[in-house]
Amino acid sequence: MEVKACIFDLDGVICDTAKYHYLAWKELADSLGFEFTPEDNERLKGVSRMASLDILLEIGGLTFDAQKKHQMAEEKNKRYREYIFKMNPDEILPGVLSFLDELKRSGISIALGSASKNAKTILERLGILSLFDAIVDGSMVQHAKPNPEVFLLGAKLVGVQPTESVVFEDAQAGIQAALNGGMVAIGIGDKPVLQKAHYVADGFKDFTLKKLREIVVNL
Ligand code: B16
Ligand code: MG
Repeated sequence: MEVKACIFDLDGVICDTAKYHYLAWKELADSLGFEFTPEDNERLKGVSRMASLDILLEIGGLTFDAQKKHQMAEEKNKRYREYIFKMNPDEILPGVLSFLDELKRSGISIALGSASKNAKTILERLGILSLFDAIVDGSMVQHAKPNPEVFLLGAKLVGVQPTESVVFEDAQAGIQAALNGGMVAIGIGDKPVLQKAHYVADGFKDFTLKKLREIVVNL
C-alpha cells in the first residue's frame, strides 16, 4: 500500500480540547446541581455534542424536553467557544507540526475528520488551518463514528481511495470507523483501549513518515 492521504481526528490527536469541553460541561452540571468528574468526561471523548449532553444528563439523573436540551447544548457551546478562542499554537500536541510538515513536503494529502462543529475555529487558533487540504467536521456528516462517513468524505475530498488513506484517532469509536471504511487505523494513546488499531503510538513525538511506511508495509 502507498500512503496517499493522512486523515486526523482533532481532539486528542492534534490538540487537547477535552479539558475545555470538561470545563464547559462542568459549568452546566454545576448549574443543574450535580457533580461531573474528569472520569465522567472520558465518556464524552469523540462523542457528538448532543450525545454528550445525553450522557451528562444520565449521570445527573435528569431528563428534559428537546427544546430545553437544545438550549443547554447551545449554552455549553458558548462557554466552550470562550475557551477555544483563547487557544494558541503552543497547544498543538508534541511532534504534530513536524509530522504535518513532513507529509506536506512528501506530497501526501492532509485531511481532518472530527466530530466537532468547532473544528475549523480550533485549527485557525492553532495556526495550522492552511496545512489541511480538506476539513470534515461534525456539521458535514449524518452518522457519528464508528460509522466511517467522516473519514470516507475526507478521503473523497482529497481524491484518494480509502485503501490508500491512514487515519489517526484517539477514540475507540474512531478506530472502528477507520476500519469500517477500509483504512489503515493508527491509534494515538492507550494500547489496551485502542487494541483494534493496526498500530498504537503514544503521540507524534517520535513518529515519522518513515515509521508510518514501515507500519503499512508490514500489514
Ligand atoms: P463540538 P473529535 C469531539 O472531537 C470531542 O472529542 C467530543 O468530546 C465533542 O463532544 C465532539 O468533538 C463535538 O464537539 O461540541 O465542538 O461540536 O475527537 O472528534 O475531534
Ligand atoms: Mg478525538
